[in-house]
Amino acid sequence: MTMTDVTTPLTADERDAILEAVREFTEIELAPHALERDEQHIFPRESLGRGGELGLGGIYVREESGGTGLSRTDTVAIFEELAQGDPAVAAYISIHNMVAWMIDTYGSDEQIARWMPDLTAMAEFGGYCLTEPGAGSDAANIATSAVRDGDDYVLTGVKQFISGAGEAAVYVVMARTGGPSTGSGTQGAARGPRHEGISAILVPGDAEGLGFGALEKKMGWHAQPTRQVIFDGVRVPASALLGEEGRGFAIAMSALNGGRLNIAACSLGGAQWALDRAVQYVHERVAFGEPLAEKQSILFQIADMRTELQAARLMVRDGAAAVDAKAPDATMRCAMAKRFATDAGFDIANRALQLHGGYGYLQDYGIEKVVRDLRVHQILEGTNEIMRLIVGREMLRP
Ligand code: FAD
Ligand code: 2MC
Repeated sequence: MTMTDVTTPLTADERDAILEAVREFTEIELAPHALERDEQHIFPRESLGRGGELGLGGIYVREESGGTGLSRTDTVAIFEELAQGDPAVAAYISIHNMVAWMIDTYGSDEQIARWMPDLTAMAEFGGYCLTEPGAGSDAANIATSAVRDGDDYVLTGVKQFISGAGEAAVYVVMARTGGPSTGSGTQGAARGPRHEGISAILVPGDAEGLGFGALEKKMGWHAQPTRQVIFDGVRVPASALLGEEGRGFAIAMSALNGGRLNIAACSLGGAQWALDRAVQYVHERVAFGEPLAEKQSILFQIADMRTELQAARLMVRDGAAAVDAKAPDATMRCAMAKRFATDAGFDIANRALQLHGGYGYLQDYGIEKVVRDLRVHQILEGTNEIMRLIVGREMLRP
């Protein structure tokens, strides 16, 4: 590793200026519309486009590819800000960034020239297709195939739970170009060559044979669509291969390190917003002759929420610093941060709801939406059980 491999975080002044611009974007484009987008399931293409003008389409994509070229340390601070306005939209921006980063990092000059201008501008969107009906946590078990036929690959299979499906212009699809798709993975003993047969392939959203399932009806994340992506003999040229054949699993996993941090940062933002509402509410709400804030048990709760949020924030910063420094234990530190911050974020938002009493359960207050949105962060981008698996395996490695 040379020093030029390391992206240097911004100075405090530069960072303050960027975060101020992101805060303004959040206050204008996200927060005022969050409840309506949630209720009516609106994917905000226009607001996202304005985010693209601000540089949010390729936050940690290199500047020479049209990105903003920021460090992961600065990136997580940005996602925390965005999520204060709407965790569901912020989380989609994270997935979009993950796709943009993959194309920038592993793509050919031709792929970069074709996709990056529209992706970084968020004039077009990206989708990340790893999960399948039969392969979620055990991601190396995917069965979607990409069979070489002359100068093309032909893709067949189904991807499950794909964020942005139907809206995206390009999907990074992890598909099997070789190797078996059966057998158990993880925990050391039974790890085989399954992942070596997986490749990453770029599939345009308008490819012939590409289809989408119905919109999933979800508990939260209503402002972004989730659908199956169905490949029925989708033919793409061999030049659509991203990186080397057989390296798709490692490519997918390397992108998830950053994705997990960003999702964790979205949990921080949602939790901070809910905590701020709770602090305000306990001052206003009178019970038994005094504001709730006067009761020591309430004061202790607020103190614990703030303390746990700060601990989670430090964990996320640590994971980001590890990725910035290309530290050998970066994957483990990202997994620890994702597990800790998404659990803490959900718990803090849920406690903020409780402090609002019955009003917390009403849509108008916005707290129940944040609780619903943050719940899924404990499940996706690797469940929190899989985060424990990653950490435990690393700790017990012989
Ligand atoms: P399973 O893997 O079947 O897990 C079921 C339960 O078993 C979980 O509690 C899990 O933690 C536990 N478990 C599994 N293995 C172990 C083990 N070894 N030890 C202990 N416990 C274990 N995927 C994409 O590729 N792209 C997307 O854009 C995307 N977006 C999503 C959006 C939403 C709203 C949702 C809900 C999911 C999305 N996903 C996406 C999929 C997501 O990553 C998976 O749901 C997740 O990885 C878990 O897989 P699964 O649902 O198949 O659960
Ligand atoms: N970064 C870089 N490389 C990684 C990596 C990481 N984080 N994790 C694994 N790899 C490499 C690893 O080094 C190995 O490469 P090589 O062949 O060069 O040695 C290869 O990938 C295989 O790794 P494992 O042997 O650890 O694979 P295994 O099958 O045992 O399981 C596990 C790995 C469980 C960690 C993985 O399957 C996993 O992360 N599962 C969760 C799936 C997931 O996170 N899905 C999220 C979908 S996206 C989403 O939800 C969205 C909302 C977008």
